[in-house]
Amino acid sequence: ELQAVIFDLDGVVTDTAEYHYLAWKALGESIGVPFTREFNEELKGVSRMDSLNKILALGGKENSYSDEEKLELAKQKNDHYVELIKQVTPDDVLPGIRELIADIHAKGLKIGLASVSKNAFAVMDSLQLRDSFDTIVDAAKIRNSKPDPEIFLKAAEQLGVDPAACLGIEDAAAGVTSIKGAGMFAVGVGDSMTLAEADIVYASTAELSLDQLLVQYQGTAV
Ligand code: G16
Ligand code: MG
Repeated sequence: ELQAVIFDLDGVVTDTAEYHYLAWKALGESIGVPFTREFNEELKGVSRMDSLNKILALGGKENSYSDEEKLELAKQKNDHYVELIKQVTPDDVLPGIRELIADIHAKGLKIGLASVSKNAFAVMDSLQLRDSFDTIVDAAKIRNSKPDPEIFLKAAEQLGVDPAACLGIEDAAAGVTSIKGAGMFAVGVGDSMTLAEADIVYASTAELSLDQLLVQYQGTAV
């Protein structure tokens, strides 16, 4: 029996994935490492320093900066991102998400947030969604970024629910890997090729319906 639904933030609850992309793209260009949206898929759900390291590796620059300089580059990206998310308002919750949250509450299920973003609490406040969640994992207390299962396991633990009774929703390949590694049912939102590891993929959040998700989840339960 399903007991909890655990959401990713960026790209599922709201479209801050686009702001992460814009901020990393600007940083990449400033150091001579331009990249495509396709490459950006590899940064989704990945922590700030891991993302920077992937960009440096793409440009063959993994040994070009000291640790201190890398921290400065990461800070530049984050300062830009923090500037961009100042425009987030409650109107920026993605289509279908408020209805889904309301249905989850109505069914008496628990609801959690598993974002590796250190800006997650600020974004949730801007969306005025913080009180709608039973738990939000603090990214500062997570050792391993997605694709490691740690963050989804932590969300289940904070909710006091068995991971097998949880359903996770993600827009990133690394996030889907994290959900599956945690032993949960994985719902992908986005491209079905990119998110092939998910148990089911929807093209957009507007297509998410709790009744349908329950049917899908029960279909795999033994
Ligand atoms: C998010 C984004 C990633 C970002 C990471 C860290 O993860 O998807 O692109 O690099 O958070 O964010 P910050 O630099 O704000 O700490 P999630 O888990 O919400 O998809
Ligand atoms: Mg995401």
